[in-house]
Amino acid sequence: MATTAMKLNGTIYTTVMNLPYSLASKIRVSVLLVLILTFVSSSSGENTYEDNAYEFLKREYSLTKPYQGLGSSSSSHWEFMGNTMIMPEHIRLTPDLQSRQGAVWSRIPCYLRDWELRVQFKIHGEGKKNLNGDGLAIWLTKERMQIGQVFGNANLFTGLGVFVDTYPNDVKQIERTFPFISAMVGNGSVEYEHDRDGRSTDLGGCTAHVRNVEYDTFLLIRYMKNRLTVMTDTEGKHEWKDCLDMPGVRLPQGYHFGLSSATGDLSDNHDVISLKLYELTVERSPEEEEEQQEITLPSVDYRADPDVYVEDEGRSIITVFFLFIVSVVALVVVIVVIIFLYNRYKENRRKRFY
Ligand SMILES: [Ca+2]
Repeated sequence: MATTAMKLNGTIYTTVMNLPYSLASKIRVSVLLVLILTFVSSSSGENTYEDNAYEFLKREYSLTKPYQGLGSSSSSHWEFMGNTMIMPEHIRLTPDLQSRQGAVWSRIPCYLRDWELRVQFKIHGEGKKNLNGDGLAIWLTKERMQIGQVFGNANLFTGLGVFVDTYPNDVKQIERTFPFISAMVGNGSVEYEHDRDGRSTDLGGCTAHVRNVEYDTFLLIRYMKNRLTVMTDTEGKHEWKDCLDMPGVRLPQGYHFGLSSATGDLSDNHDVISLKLYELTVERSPEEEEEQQEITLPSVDYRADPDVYVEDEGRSIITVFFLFIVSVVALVVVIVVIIFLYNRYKENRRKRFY
């Protein structure tokens, strides 16, 4: 971008030099300003939005110290369940003890169409690496306040789940390093397979070393124009790192935000420090507006199948079919060549006899 701008500047500059002095200097200043702005906007790319989204903190969907909006009274915006403990500095979803489950859930259904959720959390415990578990999950689902097997929440959920999985349950998984952050969109009938770390249903994800670190760890989940983006700030560098980016994610309105965690034989302290929800203001066309209204069941337009086993089965059928076709073609070619050579041989012999 900068190179193009410089070339452009050269052309504009030559033209400007031929204009009266005062006008020329004004234009030169303007060109300089445009170039500076171009440079600034291109170099600060990381946290700017492509679509000029504006953000507003929504307090009713947020949780910050000293967590006053969290309680059992019906006037509170959030409620908690299981082993959750509200401390002055954090909300402890589970302590570093076996077989604990905890969750916090927003009481108010969310009707924001474009939003960004920033979660500050801390996972820490006595266990050595890979002798800890299980992690935590962030939800935006139809169901709420249901204890279950998916990081302390019920399986067969309807909506979005983002998982910070700290324990590799699937021993066959060698290409993923844990802790692993992934996301899944459930429609109420698709199961999260805990034994396979949700591998058959996830939308991808990334490794993030979030456990027993000294610096603050953050997760960003952005849902804008049906695009789901997950970013992490877990290295103490105060910058967002790409983790997952998936267009065509369709989530209906009126779901609930929640956070849950569970420990099993292995454990950790799973603490939430803050949860901040920002509304993003995005311009939409009437078609996009209509499209959004029609979403009644969560879905994903396209999901690259990360499931190695299923892929192998599919591939073997295609491979057999392909090999069969190739063999037939090769056989025909060989027969044609043999006939051709035989005819030439016969012709040569005939010529020799004359
Ligand atoms: Ca796991």
